[in-house]
Amino acid sequence: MAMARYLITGIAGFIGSTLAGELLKRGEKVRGVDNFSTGNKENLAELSGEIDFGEADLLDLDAMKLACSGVDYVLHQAAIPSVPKSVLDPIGSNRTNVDGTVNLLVAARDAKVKRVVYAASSSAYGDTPTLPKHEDMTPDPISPYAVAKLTGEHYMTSFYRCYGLETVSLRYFNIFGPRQDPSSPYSGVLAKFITQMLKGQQPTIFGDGEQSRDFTYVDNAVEANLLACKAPGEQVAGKVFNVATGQRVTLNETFKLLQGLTSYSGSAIHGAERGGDIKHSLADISLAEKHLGYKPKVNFEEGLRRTVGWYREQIAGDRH
Ligand code: UD2
Repeated sequence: MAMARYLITGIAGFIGSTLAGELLKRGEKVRGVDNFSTGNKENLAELSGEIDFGEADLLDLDAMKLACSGVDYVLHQAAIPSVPKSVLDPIGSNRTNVDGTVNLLVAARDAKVKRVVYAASSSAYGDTPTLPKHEDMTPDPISPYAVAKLTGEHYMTSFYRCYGLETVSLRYFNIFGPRQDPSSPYSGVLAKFITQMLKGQQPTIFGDGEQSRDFTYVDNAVEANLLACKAPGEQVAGKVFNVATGQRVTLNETFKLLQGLTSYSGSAIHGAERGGDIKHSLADISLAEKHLGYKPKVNFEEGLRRTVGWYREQIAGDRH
């Protein structure tokens, strides 16, 4: 195995591959694992640089030990990232998102890595009425996915407290951008809507469309991960930080913006509200600003423009 300073789990996924690309650009040595359950080989092929890749499952402890050996930082992005999928299959969600995370932590502890940074989820907050959500609010997860992701955070903190393994949990707020998979019924809403609208297909809004999200462009999440690796341990180890833009938009407003960007002139279908869904989501990002030096670099509208541009190219490429 080649030497590496960073291990990315879920490296063939949307966020994992974007992280890998940025690290390679910075001249870092990157290793990655993926089981291709939701990741995509094309995302790896697009990386312009050498990565040390292994096809492996988080549940394979020996493979995780091998993957962690010699690395300084583990960026744990691998997950089954879907609220509705977890409502259908809570056992599968728990297995990957909880058991897989514990396995990885044991491997990271034994390999004596410097730090593990974890892709936590804003879903931990649930439907608590207070906005914006800040990290010292009591979590109130609704879906099995939210419970699993929150459990992962608790394991992170536990491994810091019990074994001194430095961990940082980043509560991602609806990350979107190029390479997010649009093709599954469980795909993130922006990936789905953008591709549907570019193809002239009618998107479906679940519920009245007045639900709101703090949609966060992927480059901001990448930046937060890199900052989380280097921030002083006494300020961040064992802790949880929101990663978002601190702005929220409703789905109806988003649909209108996308009509402008995609030239889709049709309407949206309104379907039933989705089980396990949260109504409003907005982050207070001051803790990440203070301790990680995090500031969102790309705002929602700019992120949306870049993302639509990317999918447009993909779709044009598919036609040729
Ligand atoms: C949750 C987390 C997010 C991340 C993600 C992983 C919250 C607030 N956010 O995202 O941080 O962990 O899970 O998947 O818990 N929708 C439609 N039509 C569609 C698809 C979705 O109307 O075709 C709606 C959906 O009902 C929801 C909103 O769009 O109200 C966003 O859904 P999503 O699946 O993109 O993300 P969400 O909020 O469950």
